[in-house]
Amino acid sequence: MKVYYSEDHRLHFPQAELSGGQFVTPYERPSRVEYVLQRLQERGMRDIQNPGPVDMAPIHAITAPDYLGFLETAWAEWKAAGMEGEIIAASVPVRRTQLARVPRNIDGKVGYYCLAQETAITGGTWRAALSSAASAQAAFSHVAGGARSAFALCRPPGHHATADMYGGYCFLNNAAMVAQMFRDRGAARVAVLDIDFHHGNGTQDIFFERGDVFFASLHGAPEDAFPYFLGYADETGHGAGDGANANYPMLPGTGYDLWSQALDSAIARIKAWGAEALVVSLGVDAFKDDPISFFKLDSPDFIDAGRRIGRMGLPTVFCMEGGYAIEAVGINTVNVLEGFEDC
Ligand code: SP5
Ligand code: ZN
Repeated sequence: MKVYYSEDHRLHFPQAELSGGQFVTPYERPSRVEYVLQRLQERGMRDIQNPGPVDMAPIHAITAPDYLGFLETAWAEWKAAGMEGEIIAASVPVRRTQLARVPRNIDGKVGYYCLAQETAITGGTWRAALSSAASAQAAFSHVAGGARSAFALCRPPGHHATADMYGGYCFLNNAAMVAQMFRDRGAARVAVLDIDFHHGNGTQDIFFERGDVFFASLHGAPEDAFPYFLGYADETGHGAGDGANANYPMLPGTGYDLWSQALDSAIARIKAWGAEALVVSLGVDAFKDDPISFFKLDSPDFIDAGRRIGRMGLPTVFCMEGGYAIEAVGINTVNVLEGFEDC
């Protein structure tokens, strides 16, 4: 399988993540990519390329222009305002506050566009996020050109980003962008299958009222797990999107028996719905040793999951999402890809 990734991911590496009331080194760090690259090499998947320059049009297709403007200039505005540290949202809009008016002050703007305060923005974040999108675009082009599959080793990840909010380590929603690219290239029905431990709130939100993109997510139950405020089973889509959203929230301690049943159910739903192309939000934080998650998948389970996804027989773009058990991230990610290839 062809792999796309950009070294520019390194431009995003904040010093700090707000976790448990402390600033810690972010779980989402550059070495994650190195472990995946190393494992790809070890397993003979050496067809690894850098993407071409990013195309802004597919990003605009799923992202609000004011939010893109914010991401592009946030660092300069933050510095111009005399802020000393990395960009961390302090004041955020919550219940009974104004959501239609964007503050002029950068501190207010940051809060306005933020959905989770653990995620910091630095001077390199915008370019890193664009490079991540460029990898997803290159993977899409490869599959649109007739290949069965491609893997975009995206960093930063994307599935928590909505059309106008960042958080959960995500800034631009790569998976949603690729789904839209499939649509624009003529696929009538496209599915996004999100196997990251966390609910893909951003992807769900982008397509919730649309009947042309099916979204299915397997994740830690929102009562217990980030992003907490979305991901319940009764979120099934709205309006034209009614019936095109499927959530599989699962409880702490969930192992592969139950998880794979949810996967089979999601796959059956996607097939019955008639998807012509598939985007996989490939997080491997369902792994038993993940430091911020609570499922119990073991490394071989990821091979089996890959096989089940491969048997769907759809043109497939994989976009890297989460996975924080750093040294196992490579093994688990490549296991999914290998399972997919030999299904
Ligand atoms: C892409 C992705 O996987 N994003 C996940 C973002 C999760 N961020 C908040 C996690 C909060 C969990 N805190 C656990 C502390 C463990 N010591
Ligand atoms: Zn995750």
